Amino acid sequence: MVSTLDAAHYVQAPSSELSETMASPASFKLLYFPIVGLGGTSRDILAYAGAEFESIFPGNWGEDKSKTPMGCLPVLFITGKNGKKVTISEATVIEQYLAKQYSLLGDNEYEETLIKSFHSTSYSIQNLFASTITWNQPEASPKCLCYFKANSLPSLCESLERHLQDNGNNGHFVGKKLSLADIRVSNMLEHFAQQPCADELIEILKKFPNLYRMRESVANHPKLAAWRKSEAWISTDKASRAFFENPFAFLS
Ligand SMILES: N[C@@H](CCC(=O)N[C@@H](CS)C(=O)NCC(=O)O)C(=O)O
Repeated sequence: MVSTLDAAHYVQAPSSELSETMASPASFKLLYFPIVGLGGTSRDILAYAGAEFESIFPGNWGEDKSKTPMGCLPVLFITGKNGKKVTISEATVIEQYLAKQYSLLGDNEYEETLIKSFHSTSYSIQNLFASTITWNQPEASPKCLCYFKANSLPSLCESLERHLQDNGNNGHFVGKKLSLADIRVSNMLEHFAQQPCADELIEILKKFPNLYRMRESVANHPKLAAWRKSEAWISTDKASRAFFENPFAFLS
């Protein structure tokens, strides 16, 4: 469904009511481009939770951009059981809100902090990839990719591999259950698998079996496995691969 946007301003109402909306949501609409990208983790969490949600897409982004809170996507529209509506933006904020809502932030303050660290580092490296490879000048991008493959990616994978080992190599970063850390890092891996240079990146990732196992444990979670077999996920996965073949072609 295409969105009809009017979210340049955050909702202004007594914040206690809006907080109640967020604490007791009835349904969600996630506005993002029709690719996986920075919408993937939030869609995964909503699917995992069995929440009532709809993925919506911008109609004419040139016109819609100024009608979002920060001039970019994703944006999450929340309708509360109290009938009020809240709009929130920024991928990490949306993901952490949804993770809290659906008990994906561990069992205590310490686990939550570790989960947020894995969340943060996966977001950073995806940003690094986007800024130095996806959106770089064609003459600079290959050199950046060489550096990324030789340094940034193996270095992060070594750290992640070690933490998975420390946690008992049970397919999860923290404790014995699925968390935002697992979902976010596996989205990072899916993101790399959607790139034109996926084979080269996957060759590096294969050297890290714990990471590979963690990705499998997310993909095989019954709710997530069903979601990833859905037409909604398959179409965004396919569109992501087409998008990253030539991202500049999509700029108008
Ligand atoms: N700070 C934002 C950045 C999000 C972002 O860069 N979104 C991109 C898509 S992945 C976007 O909206 N691009 C269109 C534009 O900037 O006009 C966040 O973390 O959510």
